[in-house]
Amino acid sequence: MKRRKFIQNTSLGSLGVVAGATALACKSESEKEATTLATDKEEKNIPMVIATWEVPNAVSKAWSTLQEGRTALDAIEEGCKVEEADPENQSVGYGGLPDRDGNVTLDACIMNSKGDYGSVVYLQNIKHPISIARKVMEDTPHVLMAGMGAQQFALELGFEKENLLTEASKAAWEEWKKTSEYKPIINIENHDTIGMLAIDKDGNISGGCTTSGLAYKMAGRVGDSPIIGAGLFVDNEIGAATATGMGEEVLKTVGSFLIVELMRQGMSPQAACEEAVRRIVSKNPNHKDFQVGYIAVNKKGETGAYAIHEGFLATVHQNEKMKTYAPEYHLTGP
Ligand code: SD4
Repeated sequence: MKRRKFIQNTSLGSLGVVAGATALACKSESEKEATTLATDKEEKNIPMVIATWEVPNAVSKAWSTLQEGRTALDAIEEGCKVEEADPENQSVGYGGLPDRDGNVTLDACIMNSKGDYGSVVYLQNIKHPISIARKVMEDTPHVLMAGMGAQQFALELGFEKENLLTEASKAAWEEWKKTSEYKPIINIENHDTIGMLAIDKDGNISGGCTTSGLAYKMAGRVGDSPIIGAGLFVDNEIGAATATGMGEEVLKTVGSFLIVELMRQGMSPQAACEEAVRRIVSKNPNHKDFQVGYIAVNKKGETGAYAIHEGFLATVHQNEKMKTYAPEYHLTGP
């Protein structure tokens, strides 16, 4: 459970954690500079990978995939698979916390630079939903497959049926049942979903998002992560964005699409992420009770990250360097 708690900056020394520039707080939205790890020429921003949370293994895998000369789409699939296979990440894939009935149900989507998109929702017993989402995109005339049909499709492709509920996640669920009165929870600490964006050496952008959704959700609940425009959006001319946190709020504001459209209008990725967070905050007097975080990248490889509450992290690999960093928090009030 430790990764699901708010992570303090001080615990991340070896990753080179940096806080966002305090100068941001003094600038107007439109003036805010985009964040980048590049030190000299703009082209060093690309190739790049950025992901939600502290996910160095996933980002490294995506980065090495790009270094092999493979596409941003390949990098996204390879990177997301790392978290899906990791039992320690209890928000994604194998080891994900179950719904309130004890079933691990997975949502994932992927989007390429041509604007194609594939998604699976409420998928059970298949460890790599990101790969099935890619197959939906590439091998079917559809964009979104759900439940048993998605599982059947995965099995036909040769993916194995596996039990994804680990002992640790089962124990956490048993513990939850003791006090929860079977009520689904809204929990600001309860997030580790991976949303990942990448730009390859040709400058093409892809993105992916994969999750087991909110822990102890009602059976059948699907969040923002697999829904185009909410959990993820890519426009190869402009940039891309992805979300983590309380999916219901991301869905209601179509957050990732909003961020890409704000970048289209000239905002930096950072300013666009902040505006999308502000949109949620301004509509929710109870925004103290839940977390939403966004990351974004524009065509130049400039990045942004922002969330309602402190504790959100982004991991970025760019210019041969990887960092996990916390955005500077400010200006989120209605
Ligand atoms: C959801 N957005 O299902 C996901 C949950 C999440 O880290 O991001 N967890 O609502």
